[in-house]
Amino acid sequence: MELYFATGNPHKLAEANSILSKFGILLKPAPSPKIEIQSESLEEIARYAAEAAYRSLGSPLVVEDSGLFVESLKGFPGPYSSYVYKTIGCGGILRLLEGCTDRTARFECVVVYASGEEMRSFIGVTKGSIAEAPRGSSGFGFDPIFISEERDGKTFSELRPSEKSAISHRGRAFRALGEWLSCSGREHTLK
Ligand code: ITT
Repeated sequence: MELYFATGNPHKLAEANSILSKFGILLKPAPSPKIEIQSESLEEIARYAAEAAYRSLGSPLVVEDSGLFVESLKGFPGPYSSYVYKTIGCGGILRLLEGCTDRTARFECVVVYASGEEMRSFIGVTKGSIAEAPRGSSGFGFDPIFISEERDGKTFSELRPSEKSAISHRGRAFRALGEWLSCSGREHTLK
């Protein structure tokens, strides 16, 4: 089973493919870019992008929107995570949290599947906290400063890719998609 994935982020593509390969699903990069609206809802952003991508491709596809939500920053950067990472980066988040004792944070991910007949959302969340300093070398984005509450004090960047996917927001959302596609016995091929 093959589907397009409309994303400009090659790390997302690699992580999603390592998860979906266990379901016999291969994601191919979509030739058209992801159209991103501004909204406070990851699901709204992902659904709009999926509709636009389906209109342009006419083939079954997935789109994903994700973000880091920091409690004491009232959920910032949340849906603005991509821009915030490109502008102030991990260092900027650490500076915003200087002197802050509540470092609770979570990653959220919404995967939207769209075909001509239906559109479905799959949500994944992982909880943790923001480290005092970046640690580790694998992954991307905010991985060096995110400590999962499920992995004794290690940041996502200190985990192997498979360890991260086992507990990550993306792992959870794409596994839910994989299970749904497998259960519903759908067959897709690229046009
Ligand atoms: P596309 O929109 O093209 O898919 P993007 O990177 O811009 O790629 P988003 O708009 O969904 O994706 O932004 C999510 C940002 O949140 C992403 O750029 C990272 O900075 C951060 N992020 C999301 N998932 C992450 C993860 O697993 N590890 C580290 N940072 C992550």
